[in-house]
Amino acid sequence: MEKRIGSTTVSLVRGDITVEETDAIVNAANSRLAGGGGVDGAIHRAGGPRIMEECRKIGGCPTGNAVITTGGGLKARYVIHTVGPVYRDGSHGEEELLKKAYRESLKLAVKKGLKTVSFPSISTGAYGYPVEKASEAALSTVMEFIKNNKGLDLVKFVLFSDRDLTAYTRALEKLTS
Ligand code: AR6
Repeated sequence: MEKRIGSTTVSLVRGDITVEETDAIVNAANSRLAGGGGVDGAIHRAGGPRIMEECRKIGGCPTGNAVITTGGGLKARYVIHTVGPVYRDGSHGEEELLKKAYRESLKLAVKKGLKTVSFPSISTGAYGYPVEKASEAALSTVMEFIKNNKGLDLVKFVLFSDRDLTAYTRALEKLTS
């Protein structure tokens, strides 16, 4: 599914983010930038050790913030590492932190002059954020950002399962209807 908002396309696809050719891909990292499982593990495996070398130099990233490294051996030139919240029960600032993670990633992309960026579904794996709620927070944040900031041609969500793609598709339909 694709929607055009101003001069930016928002695209939802099912796939593996490690093979994306956008200027940057976003990693769902942890605050130590220490690597891990899920999409984080997949990105470091596919991109090689240079990404971790830079992560070590940066040292860490608080929840809701974002940092940028090389894309190493990936087709994407950069990896933007952001840290989403661990979902507890929704009353611990999870939504605001998740929105901030998306916003800070987009800000970094624009600051670097990047035109195209791909996101995974941050926080909805190991961190347990329900995907129906997370998809609305993610897409509403992206839409608000691109209404207020020029420069991005494409914001793509690369979802790993049909269930995730369905949730994001429903959320985008709801937000644009
Ligand atoms: N491409 C796209 N999406 C993927 C891929 C892939 N190759 N692999 C997994 N996903 P998670 P989190 C999806 O757990 O919840 C790590 O250990 C996955 O199906 O990767 O933010 C970090 O180091 C799910 O929908 O991230 C942190 O400690 C989504 O990516 C912690 O997990 C996010 O799941 C972060 O947890």
